[in-house]
Amino acid sequence: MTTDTSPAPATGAPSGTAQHVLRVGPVNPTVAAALDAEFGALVLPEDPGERETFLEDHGEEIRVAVCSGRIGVDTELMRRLPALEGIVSFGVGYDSTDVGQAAERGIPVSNTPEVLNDCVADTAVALYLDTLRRVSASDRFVRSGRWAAGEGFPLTTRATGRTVGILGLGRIGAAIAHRLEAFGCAIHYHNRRERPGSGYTYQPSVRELAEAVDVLIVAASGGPESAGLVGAAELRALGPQGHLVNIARGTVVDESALVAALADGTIAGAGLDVYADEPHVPEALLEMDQVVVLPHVGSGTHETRADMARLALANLRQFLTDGTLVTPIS
Ligand code: 8YV
Repeated sequence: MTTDTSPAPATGAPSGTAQHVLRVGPVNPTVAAALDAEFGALVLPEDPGERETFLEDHGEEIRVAVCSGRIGVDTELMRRLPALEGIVSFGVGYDSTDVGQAAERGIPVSNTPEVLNDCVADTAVALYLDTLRRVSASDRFVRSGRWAAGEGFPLTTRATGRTVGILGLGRIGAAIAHRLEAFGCAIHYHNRRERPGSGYTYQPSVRELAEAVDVLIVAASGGPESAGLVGAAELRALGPQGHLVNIARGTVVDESALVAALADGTIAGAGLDVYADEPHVPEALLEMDQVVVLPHVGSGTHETRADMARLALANLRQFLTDGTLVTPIS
């Protein structure tokens, strides 16, 4: 951050920081409390009219924006913040922020990598097991009284020893693969770059990956480059015994193609934590017993969210102290 010459803030926050930090959208409660108490941060109103007035009054004084992977600093908002010098985002994914414009304007962006790898990977394994062994569906079956009435639950699919494809063998993808090794699974993957040292089988395209595996797990970053990587052709390649798990971003999968593929038996089932237009889940998916739907809770444990909050605030404090970030996105 460059030298601050603006008037001292009215609050007790350190000079040169208050009134220059903007909270964009809801953030983790620990982060929100610190933004308020420590930095006297302003909050971007959600109501469009109020937001417009706010930006007219304060847009030019904002130096740092704090946002989340869900609601970031998008193209229009970034344009309205001409003095913006840094963006601190809560979450590993930053596809909600216009990182292209940030790069052009020399605005560094931080995220919260590594600390959530384990919990997101655990969620992927939970969906893997639930989708194949139909844990949630069995639970519904018992609660509905059908077991007590004498009915038996249908047989499911073995989860041990399957061939599993990881789309995106990054930090989270590798943590998922590592866990599935313990289930005796053979791991194939597709990535922008081959990882020769991984010990897993590289597939040169998403379609070939889908064709080679029983279960396709999406762990690729969101954003324009990965949009629709899994479409109708890839789902056909996965086949009628195949299952899809997505813990990454809804945009990586063509959601209409997925709904169609599940409806007509092109694939057998799916386990989803993410959707194209959250929190909206396509109505058709809610009717399907072969689909597990989670409300984007991959990193949602007390421990991991506390670690993410610590890292996001460490980025903010360091940026306001010396203009550098602890975990810049690249
Ligand atoms: C967070 C996530 O829930 O880190 C990410 O990219 O998707 C989740 O861990 C989300 O970013 C919080 O806004």
